[in-house]
Amino acid sequence: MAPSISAIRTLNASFSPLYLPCAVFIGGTSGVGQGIAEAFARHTKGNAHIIIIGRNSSAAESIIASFPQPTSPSAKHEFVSCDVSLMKNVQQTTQELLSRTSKINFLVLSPGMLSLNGRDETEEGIDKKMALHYYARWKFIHGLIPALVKAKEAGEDAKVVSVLAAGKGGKVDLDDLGLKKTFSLSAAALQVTTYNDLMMEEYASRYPSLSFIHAYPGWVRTNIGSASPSPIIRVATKLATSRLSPLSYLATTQDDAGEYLLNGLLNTVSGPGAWRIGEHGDDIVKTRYFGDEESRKKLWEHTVQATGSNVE
Ligand SMILES: *[C@@H]1O[C@H](CO)[C@@H](O)[C@H](O)[C@H]1NC(C)=O
Ligand SMILES: CC(=O)N[C@H]1CO[C@H](CO)[C@@H](O)[C@@H]1O
Repeated sequence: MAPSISAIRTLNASFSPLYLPCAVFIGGTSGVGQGIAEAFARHTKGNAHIIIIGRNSSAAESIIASFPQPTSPSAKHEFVSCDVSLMKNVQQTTQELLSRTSKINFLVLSPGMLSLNGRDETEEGIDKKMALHYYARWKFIHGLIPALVKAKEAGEDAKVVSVLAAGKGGKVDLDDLGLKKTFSLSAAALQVTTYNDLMMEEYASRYPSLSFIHAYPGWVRTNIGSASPSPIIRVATKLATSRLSPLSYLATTQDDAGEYLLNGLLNTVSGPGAWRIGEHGDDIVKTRYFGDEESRKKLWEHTVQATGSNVE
């Protein structure tokens, strides 16, 4: 049975690090990313360096304005604008982040979109949804590793979480990584989910002192549907999330999802390595796991090339 949300909130409140934590939320201007950022701000009482990355500056401003006022003079809450669907923007924003902070304790990646369209390539030749759900996340981690290592070396937390769909994936097609030939919405959803597992495992093997987590947020009532480019999804979202809809009672609120995932990040993830956590922040170990060593290596090589990254 899932722990009650009040038990989770109490557990969360026990988080009081001896240092001023730095947390970066990529895609933190809406949805679950926003939920986790707000929970983090509440539980640190605003005494943290919080950086939100996204496209919507007015959303970011109002989220930041709602954070508790910190008492620590070194606390800071800021927004950096970035359209993360392009790898060149990710590259630039990574440099920007490294100039604003030398260490990162928590890196939370949740950029996303809902779409019913087919393959929709960016000018860089990557499907836009796959860019948000996988490639940009990989590239942010890659660029921000030095700041995570620095936090760990100081004896502090250093954890990365990608919020997508741990435990809901499928088998990867090694002959078509990036789905240039065989794209379909379901193939993209299933395979990109497994890409996230493989990404976290490979990073964990390369940086064994850090924690890399793939999380499933559950079915959350957020505005991701109403912000979708697809009119069908916008209408369906309106119907499903209307307070009159019987379905709306099934969905977790963005706030509760944020609390559960923050709890998973702070409490379930008790050490370094690759982790998978479920909608109540619980350890789901290898439930519905489709990875293997060969896929992990091949995906890594494909991604280095597709994101235009340099790896020694
Ligand atoms: C930006 O966020 C605000 C506040 O959440 C919202 O009303 C607005 O629709 C968003 N704009 C875009 C372009 O998504
Ligand atoms: C910092 C914070 O949000 N603490 C809350 C943790 O949960 C307990 C129980 O719900 C609340 O009373 C605290 O305010």
